[in-house]
Amino acid sequence: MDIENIKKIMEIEALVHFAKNLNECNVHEKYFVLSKSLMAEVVPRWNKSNNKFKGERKAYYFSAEFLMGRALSNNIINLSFKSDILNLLDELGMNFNNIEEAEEDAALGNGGLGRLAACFLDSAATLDYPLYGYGIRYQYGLFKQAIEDGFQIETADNWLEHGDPWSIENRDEAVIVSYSDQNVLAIPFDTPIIGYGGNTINTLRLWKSESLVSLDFEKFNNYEYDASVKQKNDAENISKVLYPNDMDREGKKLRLRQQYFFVSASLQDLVRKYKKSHTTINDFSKFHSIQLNDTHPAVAIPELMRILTIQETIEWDKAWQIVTETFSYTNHTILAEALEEWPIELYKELLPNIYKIIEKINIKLKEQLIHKGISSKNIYQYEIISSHNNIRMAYLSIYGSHSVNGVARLHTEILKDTQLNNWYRIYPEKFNNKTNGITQRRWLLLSNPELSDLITELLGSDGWITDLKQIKVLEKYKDDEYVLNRFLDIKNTKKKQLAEYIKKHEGIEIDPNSLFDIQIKRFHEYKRQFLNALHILDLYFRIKENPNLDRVPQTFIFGGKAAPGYFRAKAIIKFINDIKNLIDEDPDVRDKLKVVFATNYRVTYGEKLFPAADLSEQISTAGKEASGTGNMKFMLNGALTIGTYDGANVEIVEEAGEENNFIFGLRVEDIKEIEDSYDPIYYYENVEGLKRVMDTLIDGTFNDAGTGFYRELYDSIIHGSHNSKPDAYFILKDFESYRDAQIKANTAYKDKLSWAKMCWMNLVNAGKFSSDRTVEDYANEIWHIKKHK
Ligand code: 26V
Repeated sequence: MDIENIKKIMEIEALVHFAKNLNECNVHEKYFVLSKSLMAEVVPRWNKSNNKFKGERKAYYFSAEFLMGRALSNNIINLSFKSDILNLLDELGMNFNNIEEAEEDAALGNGGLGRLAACFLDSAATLDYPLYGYGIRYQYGLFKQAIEDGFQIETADNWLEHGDPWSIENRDEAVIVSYSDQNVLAIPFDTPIIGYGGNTINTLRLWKSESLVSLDFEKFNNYEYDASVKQKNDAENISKVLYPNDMDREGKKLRLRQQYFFVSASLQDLVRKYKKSHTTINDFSKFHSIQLNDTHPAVAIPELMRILTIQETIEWDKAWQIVTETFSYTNHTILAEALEEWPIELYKELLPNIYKIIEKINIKLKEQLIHKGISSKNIYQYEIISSHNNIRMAYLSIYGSHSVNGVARLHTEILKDTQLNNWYRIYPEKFNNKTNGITQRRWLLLSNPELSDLITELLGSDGWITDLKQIKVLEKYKDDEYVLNRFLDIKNTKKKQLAEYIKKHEGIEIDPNSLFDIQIKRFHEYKRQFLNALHILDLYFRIKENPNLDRVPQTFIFGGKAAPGYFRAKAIIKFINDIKNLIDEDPDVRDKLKVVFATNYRVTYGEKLFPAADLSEQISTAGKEASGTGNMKFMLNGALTIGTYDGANVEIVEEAGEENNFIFGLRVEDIKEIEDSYDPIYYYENVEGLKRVMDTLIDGTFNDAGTGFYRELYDSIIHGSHNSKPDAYFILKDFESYRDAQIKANTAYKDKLSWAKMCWMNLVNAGKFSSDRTVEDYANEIWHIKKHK
C-alpha cells in the first residue's frame, strides 16, 4: 500500500468534492475522503479479483436484506492497512476514532437473517470463494429507535445523507423491470467485499429503482405538477425503504414489488452476462448456483422459468431442470406467522405472467405427486396455491430447489419432523442442515482487539483470524491463573469502555464491577425479553424484602427494536423502561440492581456490547429460535450463556460443556407433552413471587399512559387472545427454573477465577461457530464452487 498516494488522494478528494483543504473538512467529510482514497487502492485489486473467476462456476446470494453495519474499520483491517492509516491520520492531525464514529451503519436488514448474509459475504471473500450478493439498495434502512417516556419512537434512517463512498454506481448495467402497471429502471450499485488479506474482493450488487422518464412534460406544462412527477415517484418508491418484519405485512403490494424488482434485475443481469460468452443458455445451471435467503426472493423460481421458456424458448421440462439445479433455499424460521404467503389476487394484478407460470408449476407438482404415489386426497397438503387462494412461498421454494436447509441442527430436525414433514417424506434428499456462524473478523478482531492480541500472543500466530478452530489449542490454559487473570483484565477493560459509551449515549452510569447481563436482539414474544423483565422485578421485590440478600450487583442491559406495528413487543419495551425507573428511584435497591436500555441497538452498538458481556441471555421458548447468532458472538468474546435448549444453543453447550453454561427450562419434547393441557394460572398462583410481578401490570404500579399496553400484555399471558392461547410462550412455566439459573450464575460470579475458567472454555470452543465453517459447508455441499487464490 502506498501511503503517500492515499494522502494525495485524500487532498484531491477534499478539494474536488468539498472545495476544501483536508484540515477544513468536518468529520463526515473526513470520513468520506478517507474512504474514497481507500477505494482508489481497492478498485484495481477488485478488478483483478473479478478476472480470476472469469468463466468459472459462481454462487449468488439472493437476499432482501444485507445488514452490513460500518465498512471503514472493517475494510482497513481486512486490507491490513490499520497501522499505516493510524500513522497517516496522526501525521495529518486527525483522530481515527472520531472519523470511524462518523460513519452511519448500512442497516439494510432487520436482524439475524440480514446479518448472516453479511457474515457469509465476508467469509466467502476471505476463503477465496466466488460468492456475490444481490439485493436492494434501500434509501432508508431499518428505522432508528428513540425512547420517550419509556415508549419506542421510530424515525427514518437516512443512511445516505452524507454519501456512500463504498459503492460505485454502474448505470451502464441498468436493466428494466416490468410490472403490469409500470416499467422501471434498476440501477446497480456495487460495493466491494474485501476478504481478509485483500486477496479476493467480491461484489455486493444492490439495485436502486428509478423511473424510465424523469418528468411528464405534457402534464408539467399543463400545470399538473403532482401528476407530472407521479411516475417518477412511483418508480423510486420501490427501493425507498426496508420493511420491518411486522405482524401485519399482509397484502403489502409494495413489498411484492420490491421482491420482484431485485430478483428480476439480478436474473436478467446473470443471463445477459452469461449469454455474452455462451451460445446457448442450456448450461446455465453449470455456472450458477443461487441461494435463496428465506422465501423473500422465491419469485426467482417462476421468473427464471419465464426467462427460459418465454424469452429463450426452452421447453418447460428442460427449463424446470435448469431452475431446480440452480436454486437452493434456506429456511430461517418455523414461526407460522412469519411463513410467507401471497394472495393470488395480488400476483394476478401485479405480475400476471409470473402468476400463470406459478399455476403451471402447481399443476406439474400435482402430476409429480401422483407419480410418487401420493393419493389424491392428500395432494392439497402440498399445493403451492393453497385452498385459501394464497401462494405458499416456502412450498414454491422447496419444489423449485435441489437443496433445502435449516440453520441449526435442532431447527433442521424440527423442519423434517414437523413443519415440513410432508415435503421431507417425498424429497428426503433435498433436506440438509447448515448451522449458522459469524465472522471472527468483525466479532472479535475488530470489536475486541485486546482479546484478539492475547489469543495471537498465546498461539504464537494470528492464524485463528482465518481458521478459528485453532483456538481450541488454548484450552490448555483453562487452569492457568496468569492467563485467566489476563482474560479478566481484558473483560474489565471492555466493560469500562462500554460503561463510557453508555454514559455518553444513554446518560446512565453503570458499575464495571457488577455482573453485566445482556439481552440484545429484536423484541419478540418468543425471545422472551418479558421473562427477563419479570425476573428483574422479582429480584427487586426480593431485595426490598431482604436487603441483605447475598448477591453480586448485576447490571441488566437490553437492546433491540420492536416492529412498529407489534404492540405487545412495544409494551415489553415500555415495561422494561418502567422497571428501570422504579429501581433507579429506590436507594434501597439501586446499588445492587441496574437496568439499562441501549437505545437504537444495531451492528455498531453490538460491537461494543458483545465484548463487555459476562452473561449472554438466550432464553427463547424451545423450538422457536431457529438458530440465533448473537449467542455465538457472546461465546466468542468469553461470555457464559444463560439459555434454553433452543437453536444453536444446543450446539454451543455441546462444544463448550453444559457445566460451563446455565441451561434451564422446557425442552422441545417437554413442550410437546404439556402444550395441550398447559394452564399458566396454576404457576401464576403457586410459584412464589410470580403473581406479585405479573400483577404490577394491572395494579397501578406502572402507568402505560392510557395505551392499554399493560392490560393487553397481562391478558395475553393469563387469558390468551383472539389468536393465541394463554401464555403461548410458556413464560410462567419457565419462570422458576430461570430464576434458579440466575441464582446459580450470580453465585458463580463470586469466584472470579472459576468464572474466568468457564468463560475460557466457551471462548476456546467457539471454533465451530465461525461463518468460515458454514460457508465452507455451503460451498462444498450445495454450491459446488472452487476456491481461487
Ligand atoms: C419474524 C417475524 C415475526 C413477526 C411477524 C413477521 C415476521 C417475519 C419474519 C420473521 C423472521 C424472519 C426470519 C429471520 O430473521 N430468522 C432468523 O434468522 C437467523 C439467521 O438464520 C436466525 O439466527 C434466527 O434464529 C432467526 O430468527
